[in-house]
Amino acid sequence: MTITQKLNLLLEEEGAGPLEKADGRAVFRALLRLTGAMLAERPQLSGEKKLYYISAEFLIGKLLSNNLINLGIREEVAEALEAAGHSLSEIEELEAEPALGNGGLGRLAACYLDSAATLELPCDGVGLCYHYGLFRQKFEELKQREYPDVWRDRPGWLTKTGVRFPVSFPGLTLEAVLYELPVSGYGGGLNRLRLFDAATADGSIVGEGIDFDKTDIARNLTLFLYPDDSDEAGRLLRVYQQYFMVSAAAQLILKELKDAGHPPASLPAHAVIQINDTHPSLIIPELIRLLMAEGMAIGDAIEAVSRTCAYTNHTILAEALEKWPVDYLEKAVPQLMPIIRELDARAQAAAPELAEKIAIIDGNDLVHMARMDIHYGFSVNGVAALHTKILKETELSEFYALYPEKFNNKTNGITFRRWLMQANPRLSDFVTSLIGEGWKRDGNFEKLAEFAEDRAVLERLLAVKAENKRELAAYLAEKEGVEIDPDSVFDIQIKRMHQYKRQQMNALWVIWKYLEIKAGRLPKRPVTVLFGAKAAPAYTLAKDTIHLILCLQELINGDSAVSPWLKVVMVENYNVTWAEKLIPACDISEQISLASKEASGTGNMKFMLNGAVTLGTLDGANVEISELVGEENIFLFGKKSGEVIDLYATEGYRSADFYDGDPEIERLVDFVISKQLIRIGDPENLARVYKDFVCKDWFMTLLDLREYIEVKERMLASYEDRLHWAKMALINIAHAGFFSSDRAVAQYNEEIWRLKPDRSGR
Ligand code: 26Q
Repeated sequence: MTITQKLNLLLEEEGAGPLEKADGRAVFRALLRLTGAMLAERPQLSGEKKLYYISAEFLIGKLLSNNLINLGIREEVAEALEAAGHSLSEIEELEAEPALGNGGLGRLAACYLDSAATLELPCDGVGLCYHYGLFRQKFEELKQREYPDVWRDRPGWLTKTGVRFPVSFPGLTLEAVLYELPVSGYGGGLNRLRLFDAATADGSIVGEGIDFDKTDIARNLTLFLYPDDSDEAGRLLRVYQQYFMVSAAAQLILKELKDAGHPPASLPAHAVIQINDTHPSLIIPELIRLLMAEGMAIGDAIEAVSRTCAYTNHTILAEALEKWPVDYLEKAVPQLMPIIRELDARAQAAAPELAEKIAIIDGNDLVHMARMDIHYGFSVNGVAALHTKILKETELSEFYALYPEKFNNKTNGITFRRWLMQANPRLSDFVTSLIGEGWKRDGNFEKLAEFAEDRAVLERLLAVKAENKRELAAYLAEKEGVEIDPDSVFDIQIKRMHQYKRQQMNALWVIWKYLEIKAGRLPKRPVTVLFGAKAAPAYTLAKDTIHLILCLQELINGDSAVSPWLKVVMVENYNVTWAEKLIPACDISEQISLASKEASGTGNMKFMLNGAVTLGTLDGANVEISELVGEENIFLFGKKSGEVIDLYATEGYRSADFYDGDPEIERLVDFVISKQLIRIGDPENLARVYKDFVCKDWFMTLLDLREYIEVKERMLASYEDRLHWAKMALINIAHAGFFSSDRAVAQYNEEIWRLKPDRSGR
């Protein structure tokens, strides 16, 4: 049967067919059923040992195209729809994006699930089935407002399993209900994303925006990802969420062990648990508790769990390293405290001279989650070479001295199926026409470098980019009502809003360019600066920076003398779907974090893969990108990580020195509270941004600002040598192969998980 015939059959069954007559929604539902049935035919991957990738976030994005690609039927479906007067991209618009993550760490988990399935490794993701996930962002009066993001009541792949586990808190036992999403690999087998919901969770308690009663645990527990933790009730709720997730996960893992006929003590032989940052770290004491309940002695239980758990660190920002007050844990999870105390006592006894530095429970009665992971996991990995080096030498040096064998690096990766094949079919097809299809499996683009001097190839590469830019411009015009010039340079910064990522530095560049244009110094070519970012609801300065950018957008786009030369666009509700539209159209990839602060970054890899050129600091994986492409194919600026770390150690940075000592910097910073902006925006918010620049600037924006402006000017000038630019873009793509998540997952497997690919039934 052809795809058209199959779809017709499904549509007729619903009384919605045939394909030419059916409305988009019916077509989407038919595609869901078609792919669902095809996925169900795939063998579930299994083996002696299985990986549980446990994470509070899985930023999976929409799944329709991804599943069609992995099933190998995307072209066929697109053609069938086209022939019947539909378009796949319009149908895709109807799918809700599950926003079950914040950013990098959650998207990484999703890429790794895709790669594990592709490599035929038995691996399930385990997490929470949030009703609303991360909030939906709206801009009102040029400010971010948060709303619940309803996704589960729209048709999708999520199914209920009937599996339930009790999770007990003092005076309250909740039921964890297991949901599942199929995880298809490219050609490979099938794994699952397994998400727990609280049976009693109840969205009707949400009032204004995303406000709800934080103490009503039974009803609020799985509504939102990272609810506001600016007060004690919010922080306690996080602990409840974390324990709910890990207790259900631990019960699931032990049940599968038992169902396979294995005794509890054999856990390390049959399961490996990758702990994605510290949010799931309580799984260590919880598993120990459950193994003891099965009759194991505490020492044996600790040993078994330690040989099962591995920990990935994604940050060195002190404020993001989770530490819970003992009394919170006593309140929420008292059953774990005796175990945590025992773990702490044993760790301290093993290295008494270091006690203060390595204690799980410190002198202030704070429980350090990462320390528990390092003592009682068998592997500790950072996510880029520089990040792992900093962990070993600085942040976790005492631990590295204690356990050198545990530390390893796994530079992050991204799946090329989603981030090239799906997001950028034009470039994907062009690359394939040059080097064949092999890259879809082996991630190898090296052969592209042979075309670096081939004028015809370079011109076609530019044409592909130009088409993508036109497509984005048309989309923005239609959806957001903003007109941008497809011939302008597209300069894009999309990532969570955070001071260390320094969107505020880009905003100062925008001010600089605006003032240049006002003074009659016009650029050679117009520039469009695109931003996309959500700020944590309680992160005041991040929200203020969004406000600043939206004010600049208003000022600049509304100034008819400036807007032909400069435009600012901040897209609303930035998410995976937006990223898929923005990245293929990008010329300049902004990766401008303060060196040493961005663990890796993965957006940097997605942009490179899509033929953008990086403007960046030597931070995270930018370091590896620059080594791969060579310094002539990347635009670097700013202080190096060593210098920055020294500045922190010696308290040697004072932003006021830069503000007072450089009239140009003073002029740009002052503009934040200028009459023009105050007239548009809220003086209170803008004043906070201004004051932070002058008095604090913890992430040293002003330190790197001058060089940033200089290098960005140089980059814009070099854009005018179009063939040379195309060559840089081509070299970037040619060396992107290293950043395939297939490579990353294969390394995790060889060095940490040691699973055998499942070849059963084939
Ligand atoms: C911690 C304590 C209290 C409340 C919230 C948190 C919290 C929440 C989310 C801490 C961290 C996160 C998310 C971190 C994250 O996404 N990190 C990113 O991980 C990517 C994948 O490894 C890296 O590429 C990025 O560099 C890193 O920032």
